[in-house]
Amino acid sequence: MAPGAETTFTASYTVTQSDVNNGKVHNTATAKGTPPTGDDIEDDDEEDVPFDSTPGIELIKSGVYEDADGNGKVNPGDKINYTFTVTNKGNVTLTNVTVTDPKVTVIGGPIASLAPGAVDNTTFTATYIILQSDINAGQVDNTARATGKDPKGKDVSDDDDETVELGQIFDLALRKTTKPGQLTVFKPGDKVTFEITVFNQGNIDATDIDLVDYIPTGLTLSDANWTLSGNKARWNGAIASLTVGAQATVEITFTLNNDAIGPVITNIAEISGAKNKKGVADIDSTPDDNKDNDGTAKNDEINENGKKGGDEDDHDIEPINVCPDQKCLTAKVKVNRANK
Ligand SMILES: [Ca+2]
Ligand SMILES: [Ca+2]
Ligand SMILES: [Ca+2]
Ligand SMILES: [Ca+2]
Repeated sequence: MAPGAETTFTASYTVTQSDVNNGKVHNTATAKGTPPTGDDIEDDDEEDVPFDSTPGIELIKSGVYEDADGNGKVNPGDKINYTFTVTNKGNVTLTNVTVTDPKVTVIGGPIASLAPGAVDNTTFTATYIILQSDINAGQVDNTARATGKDPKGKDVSDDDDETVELGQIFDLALRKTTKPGQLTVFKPGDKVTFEITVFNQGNIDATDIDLVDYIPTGLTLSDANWTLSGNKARWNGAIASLTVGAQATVEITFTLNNDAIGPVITNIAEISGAKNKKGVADIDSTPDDNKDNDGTAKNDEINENGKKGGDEDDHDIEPINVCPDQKCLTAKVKVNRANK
């Protein structure tokens, strides 16, 4: 090589992940030559090739509702099972990757090392137990955070929120019975008292429950807590609030008319109106003041679905035995006199 001459050598090096993690490739080259006389001569040169370090992490949280008690509806004690998918979106390895969530205890991890592009959807899981307040809200919403450390020891994190909708079921039912401790057979002039019990069978609270009673021929309303409206009686009050699983009972009293004809008189009551915060319709019945749209009435049944052709559960019949003829009346009178 002549004095002043110049030549170029080339070399290539395949970058490793560890180089990227280090942020650079550093190496030293040595040029060496043999002069006409004397020892070999040489020269070194160092070179740093830097890389952009772009740490990145992505979290995707997903929740799936589980009907833990298998009763077909959302209730307290049912679960949401969460999975957490963590992806290294950057170009450097992340270490000590964790997932935290303020609402649940996250099981699993930390992941010791997560390479660029690597996806982990099995390490972290969590289970949330549903509360009544969640069902009232109609959803469970919360945010989890994945955090890892980049090669410089700096935290890299990503948040993801997840909303799991909870099915709200509004379901009231009504059962009408004859109040215990009364006659087994009634006659004109007797009073008869019925009990109307309303059940909250849904998973959200009910408010403003109104009741109507359809007065049959032979009975006259004798109850100041109810107001006569044609051949119906409307309860003066309203059940202000009926919580999930609760029941409330209201009484109504009639007097048997002189024209009360036996052997049986059947009286019907129905829920004429009800509300809930979400404005959800009753799942299997329709509150109103029409006794002719409630399916085939079955005494005391509160579990059929009126919207699928069954007996609507928000109304109920109650028959009472009434003296069918003069013979019965006479017998009754004799019994009463004998007792005196
Ligand atoms: Ca359930
Ligand atoms: Ca119902
Ligand atoms: Ca009706
Ligand atoms: Ca009944």
